[in-house]
Amino acid sequence: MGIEDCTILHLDMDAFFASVEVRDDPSLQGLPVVVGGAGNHGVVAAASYPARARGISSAMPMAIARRRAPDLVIVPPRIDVYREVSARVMDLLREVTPAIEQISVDEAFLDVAGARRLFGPPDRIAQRLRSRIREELDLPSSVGGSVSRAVAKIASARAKPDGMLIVPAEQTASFLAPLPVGVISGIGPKAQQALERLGVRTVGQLRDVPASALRRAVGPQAPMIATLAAGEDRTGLGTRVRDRSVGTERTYEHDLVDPAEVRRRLTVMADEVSRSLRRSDLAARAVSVKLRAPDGTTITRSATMDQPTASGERLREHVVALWDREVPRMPAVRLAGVRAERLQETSSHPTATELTGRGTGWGGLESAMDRARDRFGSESLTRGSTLEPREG
Ligand code: DCP
Ligand code: MG
Repeated sequence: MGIEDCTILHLDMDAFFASVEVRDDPSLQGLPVVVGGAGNHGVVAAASYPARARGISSAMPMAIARRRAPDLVIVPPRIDVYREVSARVMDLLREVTPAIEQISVDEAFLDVAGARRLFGPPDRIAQRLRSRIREELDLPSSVGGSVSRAVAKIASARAKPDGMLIVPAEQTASFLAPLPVGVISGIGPKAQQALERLGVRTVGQLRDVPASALRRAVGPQAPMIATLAAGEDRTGLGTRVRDRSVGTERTYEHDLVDPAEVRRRLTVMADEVSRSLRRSDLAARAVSVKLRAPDGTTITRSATMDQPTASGERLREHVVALWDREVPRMPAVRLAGVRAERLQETSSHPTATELTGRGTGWGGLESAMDRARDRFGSESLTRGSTLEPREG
């Protein structure tokens, strides 16, 4: 027991979009910088830490952000640049171990158990990752480490900005005890209110809630949450994949009012998600679409697929079907997201070729396109009608 066993690391870039902008224009260093649309209906996508110190956070209307910081610097987003930086971050992580699971544009889990012989204990590996990202990309990142993925993620959030926090197994319960229950990813605003009514605000207090009451407050996740609160969760990478998901979401600088535009953005996100799945050797049995209106109304709809898949083609089909048939129309869309759910590992499944694509051809083709995109950038290849599926 000790730091040696904390092989699950969670790395998350700090104020990702904003940090890239500050890097590329050093005169912005130390200023309240946000990335987002400057117009009347603009929204904050990312806020630098100096901006956060003024009470500015992501998804906040730009008008409010301006009021909080009259000297606010608003930078329009450069999504292609962030995507490129994201790919380079993930490449740096893969230099340490292939056991990585990217869960959004700027964060990933790693299991460094196998990398210890080469690179030393997990805390040294975490520092190495952070300094590589600093040296190669000139960007700040934070890393959390633990014996469990849930605790590693909570730790990286506590380490921010530009920090590292490794929580040994025997210290997990005391580390979690004073934190608000909301740090646990299975506890959303509704469950938080229900727990509040029981007088429960911290993870430590959660431990004293009887199982039946906990179940009423937080639903079927109760046993998992109780184990976590007790500091006994050991869920790492590659286990219980079905409980996990891989997704991406975007807050738009201008509300999207054209349904065709929303549809197009959803298909692009479906492609991004399918690519993350393939990179982590995962396939999804379900996919969901999330949309938020300017007034905060949020709608989520999901579809189950007959076969697990990591194919962009398949995910796009289902996402478009959800948008066309299931999602009630909202006059304007401020945030859109796509998430792959009910995951399983392709490598551990007997019909891996079926899982990675449509039939055998698409899997190979899409993986080849991934590799080409990694080397030449996302614009280098688009699927043309002349490009036929072939044996991969
Ligand atoms: N993002 C977005 N809309 C959201 C959430 C995120 O456009 N609703 C974008 C902007 C963020 C990036 O994704 O920079 C990464 O999201 P994070 O949640 O990791 O937030 P940050 O990296 O900005 O900050 P932190 O330092 O808290 O990780
Ligand atoms: Mg981040």
